[in-house]
Order: sequence, then C-alpha cells, then structure tokens
Amino acid sequence: MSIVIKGGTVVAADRSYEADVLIEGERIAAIGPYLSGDTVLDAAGTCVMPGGIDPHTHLEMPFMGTTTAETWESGTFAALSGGTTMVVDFVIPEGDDLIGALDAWEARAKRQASSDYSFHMCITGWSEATFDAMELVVARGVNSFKHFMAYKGALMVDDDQMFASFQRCAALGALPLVHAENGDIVAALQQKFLAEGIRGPEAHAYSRPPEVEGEAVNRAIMIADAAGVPVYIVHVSCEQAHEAIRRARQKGMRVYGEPLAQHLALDEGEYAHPDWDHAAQRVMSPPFRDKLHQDSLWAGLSSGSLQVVATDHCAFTTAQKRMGLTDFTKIPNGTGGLEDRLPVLWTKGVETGRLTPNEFVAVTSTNIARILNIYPKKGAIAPGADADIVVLDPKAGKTIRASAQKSAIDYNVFEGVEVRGLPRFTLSRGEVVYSAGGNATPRPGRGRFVSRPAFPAANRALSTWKALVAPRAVERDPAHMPIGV
Ligand code: DUC
Ligand code: ZN
Ligand code: ZN
Ligand code: ZN
Repeated sequence: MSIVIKGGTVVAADRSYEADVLIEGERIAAIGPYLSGDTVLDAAGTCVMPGGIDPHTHLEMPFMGTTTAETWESGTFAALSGGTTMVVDFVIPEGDDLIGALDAWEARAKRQASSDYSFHMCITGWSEATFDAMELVVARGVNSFKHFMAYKGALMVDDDQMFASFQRCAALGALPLVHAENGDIVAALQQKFLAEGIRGPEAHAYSRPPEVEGEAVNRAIMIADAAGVPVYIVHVSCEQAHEAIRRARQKGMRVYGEPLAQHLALDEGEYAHPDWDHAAQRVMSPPFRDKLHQDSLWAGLSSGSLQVVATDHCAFTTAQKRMGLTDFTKIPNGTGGLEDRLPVLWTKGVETGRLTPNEFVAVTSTNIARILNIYPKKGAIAPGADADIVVLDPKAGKTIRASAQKSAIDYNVFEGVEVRGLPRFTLSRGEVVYSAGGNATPRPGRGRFVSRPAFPAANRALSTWKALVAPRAVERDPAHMPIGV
C-alpha cells in the first residue's frame, strides 16, 4: 500500500519546490515529479510540510492540587487535527522516583496516544538516587531534563541543585531545559498583592514581571556555562529573556529559546478582562506580555535567536480555574494551544510577513527535531524519514471556537480568532490520521514512543575555556608558604 501526495509545494526549512511525495509503509520513499501510488491525496494549492512537533505539553499532569484535563487521547487527537504529529510531554516525578514516573507516563501514553510522543524528565530536587536515575532515564531514550526556577516550595530547584543536575546532563550527553522565573521574587510579589487586596487574575501578571524572567534566564545560562552544557529555555515570553539568549548565542554558547504561540498572539490585556473566568482561563506562567515583548519574540524567530514555537499545552477546565476564585495564587497555571499552534502561527506569522513559509517549518518542526536529536527521522520531508506530514492549505480558514475543538476543555484562549492555514490532511507514519473532509479518525494506542539518543558531542564542544585551562593545584615551594599555621 503506497500513498502519493500529488500536486503540492514541498515546503522544507531550507527551501520550497514543486514535487509529489511517495510514501511506502511508514516512511517517505521518493520525492519528485510524476510519482504514482495506490492512493492519491490531492495537494493542489497546498504546502506539504513536515508534521508539527510540539515539544512542550502537559497531558494528564498532576499540578497545583489538580490534574490537567487534557488526556493523552484527547490531546494527541487535538494535535493531529491541527497538523502536529508528535508531542514531547513533561514527566514530573514524586520525590526522586524518576523511573516510576516515567513508567506511569509511558503507560498512559501507550494506551491512548494517537500521535507519536516522547518525554522530558523533570528534576525537582537533588539526591544520589536522582543522580543515578538520570542515567537510566537517558538509557530509556529521554535525553532532556527540565528544571523549574519557579514554583517555590513545590517544584523549584535552587542554584546548587540546578548546577549539580546540569553537570550530570553534561556527563550524560543530555540537554537541560529551564523554566526561568525567579521563584523567590514571584513568591514575594504574590504575598504583596494578596496583602494589598489585589486578589484577581490580573495580580498573576503583576507578580511575574519581565524582570523576574530576565534575571532567571541570565542565571540559568551562566550556570549552564559553568557546567559546560547547552541549555534550552522554555516559554520565552519577553525581551529581557530574549536579550539574554541573544547575547549568549553571540558569545558562542549553545542556548536555545522557545516562545509559545499564545505569547505571540495574545497580550496582557487579557488579564484586565471584566469577566473573571475569561481572565483566569488565560493564567499561565509566564503571563502574556505587551506588544513590545511580542515584537521582540517575532524578531527572534525571524533572525534565528529564538528557534522553536511550542504551546506549553497545560489545559484546565473553567471549574478547575475557579479553585483560585478568591486567591489568584491558587488558579492552576496553564493554557491550551496544541490544536491551534500551526494555524495561529501561519496567520499571525506567515500571512503578516513576519515569517517565511520555510521559517514556519523551521520553528514548528525541523529546529526542534535537530535540537532533540531525532532529525531527520522527524522534522524532514526526505526519503527514509518517517512520513509525518501536514498538507497545509493556506487558503482554508475558520474562526476558532471551543465548541468545535477536539481538546477536552470547555473554552479556548484563541476563541473568535480568525485563522487560515488549516491542514487538509495530516499523516502520521504514513497513515492518514486527519482529513479536512472528515473521513479519518485516529486510533488511540497507535502512537509510538520516539527514543532520543544522547548527544555528547555538543556538550564536549561547548566550553572551550575548560579544555584550554585544565584546573590543577599550584605546587608551591615551602619557602613561599606562611609559617606557623
Ligand atoms: N506554566 C504553566 O502555565 N503551566 C504549566 C507549568 C508552567 O510552567
Ligand atoms: Zn514552565
Ligand atoms: Zn469572556
Ligand atoms: Zn510547561
């Protein structure tokens, strides 16, 4: 059984060209003119792109006294409907049982996922058991570890713990990820606003200003450099954070930055909405920012100082959000976006001229595949690559409505936004799992774990000053030692 995607424009991260794409089994077999196959998918007028990879999701994750409402089944179905063929989800261990948590995440994903998936492991403390378990985690095909610099008293790690973990990452050839917000300052500002009686969702944004993020990004980058390891900053939301990343990259450090579709498209005005539910539904960390910060993020994506657009899909229902009705610090942090990332970015990025179609592919798929060491199996339209493909119709449009979404929650932060650039077909490993015509339904359990090998070479090449100046003790003549101590 072969499939040919016929008459479209192949849009890759580096170029665009007219060609048919032939798929045999789960892989791309050939790309070129006049190909034929058993099944023909009409791609006239469309862009044939590598399926989206969302490297930042939280499906069925226990967090802030509740659990995200998006299941692996609804979440991966939503992803495929929006042209995303792979998600990378965060495993949060209880204490230092990293392997137990990985087993639990894997069991849920294996049973329900209809798209392919992978994991990042969270490091929420430091112990010998954690040190040992990290090697087992890497051996299981998970080559990235996330650190929270915020959520004091819960997930937050201190600098010494982060340094220890980063050094371990360097030794294992793994990539550290960081949620960069200064958790001490956030906690202090939260108390200040509560004491002043500012208790609504607007105070969530007041308590997490850009300086809090900028400080933490700078600190994380310096700790990474001291540990001799690259670092990936998740949900970069402001110029202060972007500036730190830009500067580090210019100095030759491997620092990566990931803005979210939500921060690019929505601003801080959402928290001033008269409707409490509306504002609370948009509470996430970091919060949405103003237009100057948005412009900075767009500039980073087009110039290459920011590389990836994710969603941090962390979806709670309105009922769950109301846990914080009288205290904004109890509103579960998180927004959805998995299903809408591609059309929102196409509309706000490509249609406005801020991104080329090739840059769109780079930031939604190819760059993260390279960063996570799964390229070109994922993130490429090339012979031998997995046939994870989105056939995106630039002219097809809709108004985003929660009532029509695959996501399991009861609202959508992009409600009412007009988008274009919808998938005509989504293929996952050669199977048509979504079609705009409505005759494809993904099967739960068909998704597969994508193993990501370690990448020690990048780590070894990072801090050249370490290789040049090997630390050693200075041998001193006893004649030059102080006497009598
Ligand atoms: N931010 C959120 O908004 N939700 C999940 C975790 C995070 O860092
Ligand atoms: Zn985070
Ligand atoms: Zn509203
Ligand atoms: Zn997150």
